[in-house]
Amino acid sequence: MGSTTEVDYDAIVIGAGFAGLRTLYELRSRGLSVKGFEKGSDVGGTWYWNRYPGARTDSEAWVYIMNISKELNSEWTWSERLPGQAEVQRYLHHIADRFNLRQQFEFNTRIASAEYNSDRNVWTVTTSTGQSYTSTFLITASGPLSSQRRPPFDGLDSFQGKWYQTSSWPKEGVDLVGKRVAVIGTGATGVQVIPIVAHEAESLTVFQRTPNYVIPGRNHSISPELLGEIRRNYDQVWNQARGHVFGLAYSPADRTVADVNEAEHQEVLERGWETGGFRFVFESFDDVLLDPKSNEAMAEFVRNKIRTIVKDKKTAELLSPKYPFLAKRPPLGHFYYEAYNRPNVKLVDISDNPIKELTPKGIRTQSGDEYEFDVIIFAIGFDVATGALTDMDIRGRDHTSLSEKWSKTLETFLGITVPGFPNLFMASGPQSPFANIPVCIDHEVNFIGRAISDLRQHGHTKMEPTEAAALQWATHVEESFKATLLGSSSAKVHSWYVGANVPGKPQNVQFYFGGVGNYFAQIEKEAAAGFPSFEKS
Ligand code: NA7
Repeated sequence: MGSTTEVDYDAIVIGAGFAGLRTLYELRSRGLSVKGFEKGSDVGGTWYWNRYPGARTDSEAWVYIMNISKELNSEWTWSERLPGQAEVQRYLHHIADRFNLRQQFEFNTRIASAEYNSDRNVWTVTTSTGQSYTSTFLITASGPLSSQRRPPFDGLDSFQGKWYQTSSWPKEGVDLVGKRVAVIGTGATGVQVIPIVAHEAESLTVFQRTPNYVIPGRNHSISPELLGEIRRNYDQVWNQARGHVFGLAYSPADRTVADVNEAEHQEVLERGWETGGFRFVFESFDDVLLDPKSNEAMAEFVRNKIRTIVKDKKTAELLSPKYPFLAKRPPLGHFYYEAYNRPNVKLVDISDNPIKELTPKGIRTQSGDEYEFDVIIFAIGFDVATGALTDMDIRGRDHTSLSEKWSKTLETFLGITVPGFPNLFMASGPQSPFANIPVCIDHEVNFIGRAISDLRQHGHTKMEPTEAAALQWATHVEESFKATLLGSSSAKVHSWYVGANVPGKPQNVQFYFGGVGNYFAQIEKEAAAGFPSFEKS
């Protein structure tokens, strides 16, 4: 079995986060020799790097899992509804140790390039220190939200205080007590870090370019009774998440705005707001992404909450988004709006007065106003979906790189494979579902495993999706996005759904918004039919 050319490994996996660990487990259990490479010094991926204060999941613990063993599900004890970074890291460490995955990874090793050799049907992967390894299959598990954007401001090196990025937060040594701190960015990350920093710093100034609709997380500890119930019903919970449009174990609301009167409408939204988390979005009304009236009603409900919570009227207005609800990914907050009632917290609106540069003392905006700080925290987001892949020089059959291939149009088949790149598989790649990621990873990696097994069983050594299949998928991804209210609004608000947060990035829909259930049905159909959209030899 395996390829005819001699290789170091059957498969090389890049990344040791959820996807990398899951992939290594999958391929090893299918009898492949596998080697993993990871830039960080340990497993964890997102949870290794994003250790900023306040980092936690926005998905409930019971669907933020690696569903590979019933014993694992029943022995692991989550302590919180929305577990913090340290707890998720403990979980991933536990998995790495329990399933002996750690020793197959080379840590502190960044992959700089990967090149496919057509004559030999071999991938050669080269590290940043120049060491090369070969394999028949290459699986990237480099993460959709892992390529951090370097602060794009002139004068960064002149700033005499300390600056940090949330996505590469130091393991220790950050002291904010008594400091004048700035946070730039109010996405899901900024929203988590801001209330914590507000408690520690002498003063906190938040620079906001676009406000977000922040939903209360309503985190709580998991009681033994709740844990017992989840453990008893794990299959049901998992199946519910598999069938939910965003991979969460929620039931459909089974109602639209048209089904209720005004009083009932407010009552439903109030109930959702008290329950918190994404349940507010998905268990209130089913038409929020489809009907502008339903969407605006939810948006206005949140704006009213902001007006009620935030005492200063001007600040409340600045915090209130005017664009459609969900046009940007709504963050979950943990006393986020309440933080603006503290006397040491100030909001600076930079929507019409952008940051011009950093100065030795702090931040200067275009209008010439200068703000002085001891510490600046950048929570400015990621080059999503494609970023981690195009950061590496990955070259396929005709030496074209992924970055060149995607310079105009983003094209994958099912978000997992790319024409022109034989035996390359992406776990959680571009154009895969926008959803609770671990649920998606589980099924995508299973698909990858089945594809490789099928190939080998038929005596073939390489597979590559057809251009026609990829084009059809890209069209379907675009159409699914445009069928929602997101299609008309996301680009206007710098949304990373379409890559609009990175200046110069070609604007394409970065994720599949057609729903997790639909997605799984399509990958299942492809696998069950023997992978007919691939050329194999
Ligand atoms: P996001 O959601 O991309 O948020 C980044 C924030 O930084 C957002 O508020 C941006 O404003 C702001 N930003 C970016 N560039 C600038 C500049 N140049 N000046 C001022 N402000 C800027 O990233 P997150 O890390 O918060 O969240 C990413 C996902 O990771 C999250 O949803 C989870 O799934 C995990 P903008 O909105 O673009 O105007």
